[in-house]
Amino acid sequence: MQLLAGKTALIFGVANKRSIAWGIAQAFHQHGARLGLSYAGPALERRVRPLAESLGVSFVEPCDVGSDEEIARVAEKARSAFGEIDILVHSIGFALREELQGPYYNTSREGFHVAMDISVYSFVALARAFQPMLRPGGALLTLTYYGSEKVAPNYNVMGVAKAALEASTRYLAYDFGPHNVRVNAISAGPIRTLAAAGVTGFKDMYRQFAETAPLGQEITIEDVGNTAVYLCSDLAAKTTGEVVFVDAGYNILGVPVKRREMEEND
Ligand code: NAD
Ligand code: 0WE
Repeated sequence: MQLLAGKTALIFGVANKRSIAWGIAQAFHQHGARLGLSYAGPALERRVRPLAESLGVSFVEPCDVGSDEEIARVAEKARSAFGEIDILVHSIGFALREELQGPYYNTSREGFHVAMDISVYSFVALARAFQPMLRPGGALLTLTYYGSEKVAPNYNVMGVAKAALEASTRYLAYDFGPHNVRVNAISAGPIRTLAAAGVTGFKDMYRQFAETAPLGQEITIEDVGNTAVYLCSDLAAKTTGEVVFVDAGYNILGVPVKRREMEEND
C-alpha cells in the first residue's frame, strides 16, 4: 500500500530519532513519498543528516523558523530541488524553559512572544512562503496537544499557543480551500521526545496516561506517522481544518481516573 506515491513532502522539526517529525518521515517514506527534511540549526545537523541518509533523502536544510529570511531561503531551495510540493509538515514548538513551570500568570511578555512566534506564527509563515509551489490536492499538517483545550499543569503558555495554532489551522484551511489544499492538525498524546525531556512532571504524566486512556496504551511516533499519512493522502480528500486526536482516546474522558486491572470483575 503506497498512499503517498508520486507526492513530495517537506517535513520541518526533525531533531533526532525520537522526534515526531522523524516518525512522520519514516511513515511517509514507507508510503512512497519523496522527502525533504528541515531542522532548526547547525547544532542538529550531525544528528539529522544520518537519519535523512538512512531514507535516501538528500534535501536536508537548516531553517530557524523565527527568521523570515531563512524561511524564504528554504522555500527557494525547495523550488529549485522539487519544483512543486504536495505536503508540508510543521512539527515545531518552543517556549522558554522558565515559562513551563509555576503559575501561568507569571508568563513574561518576552516568553509569551517567543512561544507564539515559534510555535504558532511559524506555521502561518511557512504556509505563505510555500503557497505558490503547493500542488492542488496537497496538504499542510501541524502538531498540537490537548493542553490547548484543558489545563495541563506547567504547560502554561504552550497551551495558549496551541489554542492559537488550532485556530490558525481553521483559518488556513479556509484560505487554502479554493486551492484544494487541506490544512489539519494532529493532537498527539504524550511522547518522550527531546521537547518532553526534563519537563516538570512529564514522567508521572506519561505513566498515568497509559493507565487512564481508553485504549490503555502509550503513544508512539509510529502511531502519529500513520495518522499523518492518512491526513496527507487522498484518503482524507474532504477533511480540512480538523484537529485529529492520536491519544488512545484520552481526550474523551470527563473523569480521567486510573483504570484497575481486571475491571470486568467489578
Ligand atoms: P522535538 O523536540 O523532537 O521536536 C520539536 C522541534 O522543534 C525540534 O526539532 C526543534 O529543533 C524544533 N524547533 C524549535 N525551535 C525552532 C526554531 N526556532 N526553528 C526551527 N525549528 C525549531 O519534540 P516533538 O515532541 O517531536 O515535538 C514536535 C511537535 O509535536 C511540537 O509542536 C510539539 O508541541 C508537538 N507535540 C508533542 C507532544 C509530545 O508529547 N512530545 C505531544 C503533542 C504535540
Ligand atoms: O508541546 C510539547 C513540548 C513543548 C515544549 C517543551 C520544551 C522543553 C524544553 C516547548 N518548549 C520547550 N522548551 C524547552 O526549553 N509537549 C506536548 C510535551 C509536553 O511539554 C510539557 C507537557 C507536555 C505534555 C510541559 C509541561 C507540561 C506538560
